[in-house]
Amino acid sequence: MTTTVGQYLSARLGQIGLKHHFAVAGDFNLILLDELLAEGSTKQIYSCNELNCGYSAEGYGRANGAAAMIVTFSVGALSAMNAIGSAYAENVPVILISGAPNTNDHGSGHLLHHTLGNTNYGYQAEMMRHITCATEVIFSAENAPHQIDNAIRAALRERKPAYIEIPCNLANAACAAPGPVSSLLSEPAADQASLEAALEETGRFLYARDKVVLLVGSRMRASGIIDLLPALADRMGCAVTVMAAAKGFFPEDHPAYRGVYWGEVSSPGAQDLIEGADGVLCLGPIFNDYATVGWRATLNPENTLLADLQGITVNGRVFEGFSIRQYVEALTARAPRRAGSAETPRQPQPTIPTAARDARLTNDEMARQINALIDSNTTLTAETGDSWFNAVRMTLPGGAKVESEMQWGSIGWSVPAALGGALAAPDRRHVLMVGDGSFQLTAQEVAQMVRYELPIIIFLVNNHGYVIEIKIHDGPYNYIKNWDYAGLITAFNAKDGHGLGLRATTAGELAGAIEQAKANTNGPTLIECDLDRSDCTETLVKWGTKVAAANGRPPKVN
Ligand code: DPX
Repeated sequence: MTTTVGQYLSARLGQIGLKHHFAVAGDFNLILLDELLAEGSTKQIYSCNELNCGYSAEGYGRANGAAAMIVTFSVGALSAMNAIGSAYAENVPVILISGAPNTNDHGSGHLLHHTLGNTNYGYQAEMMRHITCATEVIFSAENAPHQIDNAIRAALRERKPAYIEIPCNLANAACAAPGPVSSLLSEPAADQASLEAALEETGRFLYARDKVVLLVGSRMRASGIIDLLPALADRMGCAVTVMAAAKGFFPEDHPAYRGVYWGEVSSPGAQDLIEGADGVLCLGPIFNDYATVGWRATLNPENTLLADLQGITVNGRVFEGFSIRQYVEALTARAPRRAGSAETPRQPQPTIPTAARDARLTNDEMARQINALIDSNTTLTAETGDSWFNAVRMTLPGGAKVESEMQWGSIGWSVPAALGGALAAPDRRHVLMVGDGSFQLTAQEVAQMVRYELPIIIFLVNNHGYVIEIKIHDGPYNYIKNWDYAGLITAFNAKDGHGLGLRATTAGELAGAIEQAKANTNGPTLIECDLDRSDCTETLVKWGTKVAAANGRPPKVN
């Protein structure tokens, strides 16, 4: 039994559960794209450029567990690197496949187009090594199946992007056909001795404490076990908080939920709860400068149990050789009840009063109306900027999901990422909040939402500039050219699209626009929300001041 290298890859992508792959065509990948179409396990989705292609794959991978994208050599792949950096930082297994020069041109001295203008064509793989967990450069059809499998297996196990380079004359070359996929999907068995020791040490940690709180972090998306967390909380009987980047990772209508822990900008009561706890069980946290509000919200390591994707640290000891799934499943079966923290009731979130219909639209009223739109079947994608703070302060029904990119924080990510998420989860409602500055980086991907008839509701927050930057450190560079954002949709529709572009300057106009958006099921609706530049969430200002102070620390003098 034989197939071709391209069709082998295509079959594997289908076998690991993908229904789509993202692509931008170029002469080094055209035959590969033909092979993927011919094999047909996954649908080919086209992006306007490779950066958007990568962000779409990253968004798809968040919703679907993994994603794939095909680009051409150098001009395509180098543009995709920012998005692959995002997938690395955010722990999303995106498989990046690049077409490459003909095998006969490597080492031949031939000078090729789309290259740096010298005759060494290994530089792209060298660059990719730094931002992927596996880099496979294929030079023979015979080895291709093993190399493709290695890259896919590594990406799925490590929850990181992987890179496969396929020369243009090998995409349709014959190779062995794929066997069963189980070896790519199976999780390695746990090191039972290490897992047992970890559970014993966890027991010692927990028995010595009463006020234990669970703190859920954003790496839990990659763990694939967010759904198991309520059972762990029920078993332990303790209170649960989430980090800002993990908003929505624990059902907010669960009795144990106590809000978002984000240092001084936490939900009411959450900071006292975490900082007053005698034990914090941190599940998949990322404690970066943003999460710690400029290194101010740092937890006492003696009171902290750190469970990450591949092991735990507790009582000054590290235990590895098992996944966080294996650990959490075992802990849920035998953790002691530690209900002390649950005695502290959840404090109510501040409510936003409803504005009069003819009142000038404010950030608060916009957030209130978007919050009301979110049901248990909604995914809210929140772009870097004030949209983070608006998403974090919302009250979510159980089942609602939030996607944000707080580790990588590359503006423009959210538009293609929301497109990817909508393709991966077509039965959910997809809502996007994106600032005007961020939107200008990747706006053209709305045209693909029109093309694929994706009914994404986009709230374009037009606060006339880089407001988060204005609050952190102001200067002329934070002021951008205004666009007719709602008007763009007419251009993207051309003659055949069903996108809708609307503009809201009052509370009533926004309410009316949301009703129109709900009824527009054959394409995206972009609602441009016109706000004053000075209008933003209070927490943004408080947080921004502290983060700016951390950025502005003078160099240490030795
Ligand atoms: C920058 C950021 O309009 O949102 O809510 O008004 O801040 P807000 P906007 O989308 O502006 C975003 C802007 C310029 N960050 O305030 S957060 C620096 C930056 C980045 N990523 C990339 N380039 C620059 N985060 C790719």
